[in-house]
Amino acid sequence: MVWISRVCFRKYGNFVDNLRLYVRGGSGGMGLPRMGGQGGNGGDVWVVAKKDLTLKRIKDKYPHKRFVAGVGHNSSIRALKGAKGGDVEISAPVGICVTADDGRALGELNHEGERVIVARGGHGGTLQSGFLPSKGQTRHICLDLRLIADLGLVGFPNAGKSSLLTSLSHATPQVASYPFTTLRPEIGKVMYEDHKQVSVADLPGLIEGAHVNRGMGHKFLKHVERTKQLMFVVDVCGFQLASKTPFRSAFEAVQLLTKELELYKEELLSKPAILVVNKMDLPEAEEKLRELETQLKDQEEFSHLLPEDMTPKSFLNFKHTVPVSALTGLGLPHLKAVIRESLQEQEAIESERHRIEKLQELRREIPVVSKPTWGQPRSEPINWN
Ligand SMILES: Nc1nc2c(ncn2[C@@H]2O[C@H](COP(=O)(O)OP(=O)(O)OP(=O)(O)O)[C@@H](O)[C@H]2O)c(=O)[nH]1
Ligand SMILES: [Mg+2]
Repeated sequence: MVWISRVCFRKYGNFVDNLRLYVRGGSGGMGLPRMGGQGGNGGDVWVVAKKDLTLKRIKDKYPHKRFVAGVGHNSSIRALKGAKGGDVEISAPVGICVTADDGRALGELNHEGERVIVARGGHGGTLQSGFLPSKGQTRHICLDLRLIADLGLVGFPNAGKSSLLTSLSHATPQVASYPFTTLRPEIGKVMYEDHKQVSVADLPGLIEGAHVNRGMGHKFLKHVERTKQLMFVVDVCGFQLASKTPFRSAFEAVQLLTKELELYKEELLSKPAILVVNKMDLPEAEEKLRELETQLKDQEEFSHLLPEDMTPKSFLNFKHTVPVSALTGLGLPHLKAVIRESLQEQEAIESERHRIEKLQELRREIPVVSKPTWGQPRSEPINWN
């Protein structure tokens, strides 16, 4: 039996995936010239990752969006060294990139409990500063959420991404027979018998020109940046956005999606990718699938089907191509197994890569001190081979 559950973002209000905040470190406390006393430092402002939080909740809870840390205590006869001002902690969801207004990255919070300092408190007054304190750091920061999921669904509108997630997770996201049904990213969780969970991010459909802000999918492309793998979903019978836009076959859809990702961020294409060919219950689906498979075997040869500026620089080689019907459930158990296998393979490759890197680091770092027969000890690298 396969256990399934689903978590998703709150259904109400708009999905918020970035938030700008004003932060200020506390000013330092005054020194005490008479006694040489040192004022306390101002408090710092931190952003700390917490589970089960949304940016929307932070926005609602702190409508002023201002966070100011406590002022350092003045030095006094009773306490010559003034106490530090209180720190302020801003709780934020896991998966946040924190950037300064000038675009400089201040840090990333990828695990619960990770923290980054965003505004330092000022120094307390000391002899060197003439006992005068300094002000705390003041800036605007941006909390930018990028979903963290094992798989990110990539496809044109109406391809059946949400339907697929529904079938994989027995839940009920918005599904409709018109494009742009999904308006914000959602995460579904597929649970296996042994309680292993795989998270899948359902994203709004991309359209041609998404990388130059056409449609709305582009806004969400950043969310595939942190998924481990990509899952392309195409309608086996092809797709047409509107009567005025060209019809695109499943093969063309694959290439156009590849091109959109390439134009947005080429590195995305280095992620392992699975191709799901959906709607296999439709008439002529088998025929169309065979055609697609033939085209995928020699993508170069069939690239003439696409306008030149829409041909990707290099073609994606899918680790698996899985025909399914989200509607009838055809092929879904196989897809589940493929997802699991693909993630496990990637894990194994990554841990091997990590092991090799560590080994190479060690080789570089550890010198061998060989015993000299005379003279000074000689230091030379170990010859491991
Ligand atoms: N015949 C058939 N129809 C399907 C299948 N999967 C999805 N559909 C239909 O296709 C339409 C679009 O499905 P969605 O799941 O909303 O598509 P989507 O890719 O999430 O679309 P956007 O959210 O707009 O990007 C709906 O009418 C679904 O019922 C399938 O396997 N077979
Ligand atoms: Mg959808």
